[in-house]
Amino acid sequence: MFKPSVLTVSMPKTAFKLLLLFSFSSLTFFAVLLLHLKARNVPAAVPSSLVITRNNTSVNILAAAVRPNTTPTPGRPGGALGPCPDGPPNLLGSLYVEFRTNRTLQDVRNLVGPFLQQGGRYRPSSCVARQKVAVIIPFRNRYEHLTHWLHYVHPVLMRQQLDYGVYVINQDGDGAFNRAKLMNIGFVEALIEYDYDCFVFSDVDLVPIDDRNLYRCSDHPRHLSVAVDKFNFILPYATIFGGVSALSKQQFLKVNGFSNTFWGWGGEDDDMSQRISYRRMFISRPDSVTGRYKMIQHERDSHNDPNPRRVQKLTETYFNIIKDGLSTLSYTVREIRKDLLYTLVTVDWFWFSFSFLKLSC
Ligand code: UDH
Ligand code: NGS
Repeated sequence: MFKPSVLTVSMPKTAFKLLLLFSFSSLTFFAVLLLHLKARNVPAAVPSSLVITRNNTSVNILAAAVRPNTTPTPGRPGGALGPCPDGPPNLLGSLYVEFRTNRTLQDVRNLVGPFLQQGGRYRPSSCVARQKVAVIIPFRNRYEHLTHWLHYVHPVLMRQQLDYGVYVINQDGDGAFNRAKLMNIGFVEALIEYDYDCFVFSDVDLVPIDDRNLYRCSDHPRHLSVAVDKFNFILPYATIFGGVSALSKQQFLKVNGFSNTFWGWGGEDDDMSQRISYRRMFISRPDSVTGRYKMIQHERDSHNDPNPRRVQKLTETYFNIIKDGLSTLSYTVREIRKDLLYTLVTVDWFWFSFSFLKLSC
């Protein structure tokens, strides 16, 4: 008699507890899912003007791009200037490049600093540059490489008579490195600062050894690092788009930027290469003499192991162009620091979007 009565009383209690637990976890799950989707700013389609979450503030990047330039014009005498010649007159051709030195950032500041404005900005003083170029470097913990890059590349860009700025986009923390997302952020942050019309995305360890390789944009997206010493100066495969590449603002918007979902090493540049071809554009390149590069040798960085899903992800590019890219970019700017040689933008992103995406990518 006693036993059954215990059972009849205790069974509903357990069931009730289970029901409560289930409801609570469902609610939590949906709340987290909602927050996650909000953080990723999931769109229905690529909008005609892109709104990006930045420091919890929405920024319309197309509007930002037409904001008047508040940066003072470097060394520009009064009076109207003519356009710079199509072929810059002071190029040297093949260059000598050496990384085995004790070069410091201060050495580089002393050498090229007098010609620059804060933030690594430059404009020719004798003519109006043909393009306004933002050079974007995805970055974490590679100051030695950055010193060499700045030492060699600033003088090249000056001789090429560009109106340019150097943006080092620094991933904060020690999560999995995301090169492509950093480049998307560089695009947005540079446009917020100035009305750039061309974007050159460059690894920090790649230095051109011929200054006729113009850091400019052309009718089609351009792959600049075609002949790298580590590949014996041979293009490793026809569709490669990694290393150093240039896209105009319109070209970059047309492909919705890079994917944000390639965590760790590999594949993000191939994904961009596919976006370009799916949007009916081609990859243009300099010839294999002009397009020569020297790479600073290094070991693999920590937290940048090859992404095991990279090959599978490349089969999904076509379906992801609209739903993964500039239109879903979400990040927080931790600091913007102006060095004489470059603008350092330190960024991170929400831990929950990070872990969710890692699970799905
Ligand atoms: N990058 C950083 N910090 C990192 C990882 C990558 O700044 O921790 C940036 C940097 O601009 C770099 C670029 O992302 O040039 C590409 O990363 P990577 O240089 O690691 O890629 P790469 O393909 O080399 O050049 C892969 C590792 C090769 C190891 C060879 C060991 N002998
Ligand atoms: C391919 C990678 C690219 C990379 C290229 C060159 O295999 O992301 O090698 O890499 N694609 C995939 O893994 C799918 S390199 O030798 O320069 O490190 O850019």
